[in-house]
Amino acid sequence: MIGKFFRKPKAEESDRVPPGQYLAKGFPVLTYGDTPQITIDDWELRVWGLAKEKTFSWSDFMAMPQHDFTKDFHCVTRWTKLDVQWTGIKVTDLMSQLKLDPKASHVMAHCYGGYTTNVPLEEFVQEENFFAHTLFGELLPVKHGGPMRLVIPHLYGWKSAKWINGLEFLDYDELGFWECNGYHHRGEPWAEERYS
Ligand SMILES: Nc1nc2c(c(=O)[nH]1)N[C@H]1C(S)=C(S)[C@@H](COP(=O)(O)O)O[C@H]1N2
Ligand SMILES: [Mo]
Repeated sequence: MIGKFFRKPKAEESDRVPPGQYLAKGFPVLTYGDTPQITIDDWELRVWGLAKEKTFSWSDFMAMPQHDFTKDFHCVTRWTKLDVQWTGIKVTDLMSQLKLDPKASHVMAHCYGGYTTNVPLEEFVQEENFFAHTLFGELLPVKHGGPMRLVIPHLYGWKSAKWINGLEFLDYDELGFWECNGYHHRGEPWAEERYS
């Protein structure tokens, strides 16, 4: 694992690398299946289920407050990338525009291409979660989920849905794509919640 693509953490970094993880030198791409090609004009995000149905366009997202985020990224296949720099919109700012049914307890993120991932509502609405459209100062590359992806920094990367286009609010925990295929339902890297 160590060599061209991975390195051991320096002493001052070691408390940022969860157990069983190596540091990636670049920013690997992890995609199951084909990469959807979606333009900014075509991109939209639909909200449905236990929330009043609403569709957001690219310009709706640009009208919301924009923030920079520097976050570590952990993939369950054992690579970690420190200090990824993103720009985007806080999940909490989107949530403030929704009318949620009080029974809603879980969210299923849906993506162009059919990928899904499930998150409990309380994990989803954390202040540090965001929708990203910019990576290291450049428009988010398509392979990394452009034009828009979700980033949930405190959970393994498979929860950070690329090419996101929907949020379905539910009153039960339905499993997403990888969760149906053996990944942990929650996925917290410091607890090594890898597989179930
Ligand atoms: N739509 C979609 N989102 C996805 C995936 C995917 O295959 N499809 N892979 C997930 C996994 S397993 C990881 S680790 C991260 C990887 O993000 P990156 O390719 O930008 O590094 O995206 C996540 N989001
Ligand atoms: Mo991953």
